[in-house]
Amino acid sequence: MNVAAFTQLFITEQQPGIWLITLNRPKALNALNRQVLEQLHSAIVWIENQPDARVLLITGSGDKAFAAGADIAEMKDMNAQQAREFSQVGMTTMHRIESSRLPVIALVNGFCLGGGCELAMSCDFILAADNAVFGQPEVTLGVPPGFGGSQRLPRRVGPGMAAQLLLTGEKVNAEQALNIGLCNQVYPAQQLQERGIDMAITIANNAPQALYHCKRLVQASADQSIENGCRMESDLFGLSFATEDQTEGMTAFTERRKAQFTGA
Ligand code: DAK
Repeated sequence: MNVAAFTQLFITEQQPGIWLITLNRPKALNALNRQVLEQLHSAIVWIENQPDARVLLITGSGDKAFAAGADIAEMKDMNAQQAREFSQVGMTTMHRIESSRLPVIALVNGFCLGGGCELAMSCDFILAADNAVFGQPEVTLGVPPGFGGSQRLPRRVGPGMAAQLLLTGEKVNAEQALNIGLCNQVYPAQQLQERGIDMAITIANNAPQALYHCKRLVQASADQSIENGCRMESDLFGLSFATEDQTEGMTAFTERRKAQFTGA
């Protein structure tokens, strides 16, 4: 697929290896319709296929929204079968982000509601602008979340706070989101992208395979015993000693120079 084929997204390489996907439906507050979800999926695969790709950032176009949810206009008249299929399209895209070989950071610039919040939570972590507004207001529309929010929100903020947000449908601002651990940092809106790129550069300087192991280990920690998680850590730690980057990282330390990682 050619980059030009992505009509609902912008894809740009901001710095060597640092890719940004910008959802591009600003008039609909970047609401997630089927086409956006499918293009997002393809865009992630496309970026992963760029051999030098190191970190992926996702944000929304315009200054009002990251994404104000799944597209209500598109969903309104669906029957149960169509709704289930639509949910599966969203679930597949969210899972594809979560399982990406790349670290993925959500840059939340404004409304981040419903499917938008589910998208942000499928990223490794969330950086927010000070105008960000988070929430899972699906119950106010007569439905539960459909793109994994009921499962990812408790893992982020704990079951009690997740239940409060899911059952009330109430929104929280950036500061509150920071306090409950939904986002990691809050920046002035004008600085969000720059600060996100800075953090992406810091990450990109580290060894790609070690990053991927960390990502998998953190995700696995939510679903298994500490014994199994630690066993997995031991295995991946051992595996990393078969990489050139481990030799380079430790040699560079002893030679008092900066390591040059290649991913090998
Ligand atoms: N879908 C479609 N269009 C949306 C939208 C959305 N989620 N959110 C906003 N828009 C559109 C508005 O319709 C409006 O379009 P025009 O009328 O100009 O054509 C434009 O974006 C600007 O919105 P507003 O005029 O409303 O802007 P305001 O600043 O006044 O308000 C707002 C901003 C974010 C507070 C408001 O737009 C709002 O409340 N939006 C809806 C937020 C929301 O409820 N989000 C959750 C959506 S539900 C499932 C699958 C998926 C899901 C659930 C189940 N299954 C298959 C089981 C997921 C559900 C959701 O995500």
